Amino acid sequence: MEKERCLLVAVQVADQEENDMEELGLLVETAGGEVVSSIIQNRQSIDTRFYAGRGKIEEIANYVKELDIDTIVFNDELSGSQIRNIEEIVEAKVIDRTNLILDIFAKRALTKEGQLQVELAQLKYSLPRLIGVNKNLSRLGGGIGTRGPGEQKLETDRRRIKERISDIQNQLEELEKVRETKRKKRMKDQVPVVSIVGYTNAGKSTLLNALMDNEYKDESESKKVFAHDMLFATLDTEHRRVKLPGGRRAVFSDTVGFIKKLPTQIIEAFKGTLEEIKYADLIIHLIDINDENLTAHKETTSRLIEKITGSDIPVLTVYNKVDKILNEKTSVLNNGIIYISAKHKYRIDELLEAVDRKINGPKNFYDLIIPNDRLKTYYWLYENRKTDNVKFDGDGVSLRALLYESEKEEYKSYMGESNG
Ligand SMILES: Nc1nc2c(ncn2[C@@H]2O[C@H](COP(=O)(O)OP(=O)(O)OP(=O)(O)O)[C@@H](O)[C@H]2O)c(=O)[nH]1
Ligand SMILES: [Mg+2]
Repeated sequence: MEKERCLLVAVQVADQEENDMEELGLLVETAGGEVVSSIIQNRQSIDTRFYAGRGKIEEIANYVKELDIDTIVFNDELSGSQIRNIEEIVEAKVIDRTNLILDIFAKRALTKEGQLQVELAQLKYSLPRLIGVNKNLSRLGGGIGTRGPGEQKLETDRRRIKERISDIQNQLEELEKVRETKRKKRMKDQVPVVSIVGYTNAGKSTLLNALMDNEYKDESESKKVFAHDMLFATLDTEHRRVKLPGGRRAVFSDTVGFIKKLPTQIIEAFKGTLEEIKYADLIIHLIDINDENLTAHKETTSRLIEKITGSDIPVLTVYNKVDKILNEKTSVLNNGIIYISAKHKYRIDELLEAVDRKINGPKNFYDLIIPNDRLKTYYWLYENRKTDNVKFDGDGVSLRALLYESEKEEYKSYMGESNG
């Protein structure tokens, strides 16, 4: 099938964040379109009727003919009347940023819950835009025969959409209960949750997979999640259990990526998925160190984390894809910040060590002597903590064990004088 030929259009308002046309282009490509050209229009403010101003839209109408454009993609959310006004002038389909992101989400949603969430967002996007169709109808025909039926149909459409919205909301509530049950189970098991959060394409899923390789070695394939060089590869939340260096476990979760101007319809519809991070004990904010817009993307992510969690949860900032810059900037790597390469599994152990420390506090080696009637304790330590210097003699076993300081008390009776 031929790709849709797309023209990208943005309005740059002086005191607002710079439009990232490259990112918009990536979104278009992810949605299956081809970027033919892109236009940025500087303005004092957004034009309420034509977004970019009537003159500019007329100019664009000429480009559309010249370049044989199928679709114009605007880098903001447009109102129904803006879309209608623009479509009156240009001979091309008009799509806005929200529409585009919703389209990608619709393609990428794999689970029942993901699909319902996307549909909900799409319906909420379309509901206020139905008015446009109606006015359009009366503009075309007007008078007898068009107006009445048009409005009636619009009413039925609206009613149907509202019914479907509440139907979906009910289904999502049910799924939310399932999610809550799982969450409660994790809390009961007292396994802390570490949420990997970041801008789309930062490498979150790749990191989760790297952790699986660490944990399961040969049988890790079955535990892998989908990671790919595309925006919004992941739309669902996945949880995986991982052993931390000190022996305690944590559940790592990977979730939907963030992006600038993430449509509010998406934030609302994906509330359940996004709010999972509210229950995390620690958030890993993963950043692509090669990202040309690192600062802006970092801010976008931080803002969304704060919006969702209320900034109660500790955040560990981690820079990924360090393999790409390793040669030039190696000296940067010793300043206490965590740099990893999820793809090349570089410094994953350091990351896990930092996570362990954040969640469980410091650890120390202790010399223990465990009598024969408590060998169960030894076996437990052997399985669950780092142990060495193990020596059995007639009375029991002596060993060195790496314990969390917080659990030191439990082993006090096995410690000699030498342990601090
Ligand atoms: N060079 C390099 N590439 C990486 C690294 N980590 C991830 N990538 C690549 O970056 C791309 C995106 O990785 P994902 O793991 O899918 O990113 P994500 O953050 O899960 O993205 P979304 O799910 O789309 O939000 C893939 O092509 C990965 O192979 C890394 O450490 N080094
Ligand atoms: Mg992902």
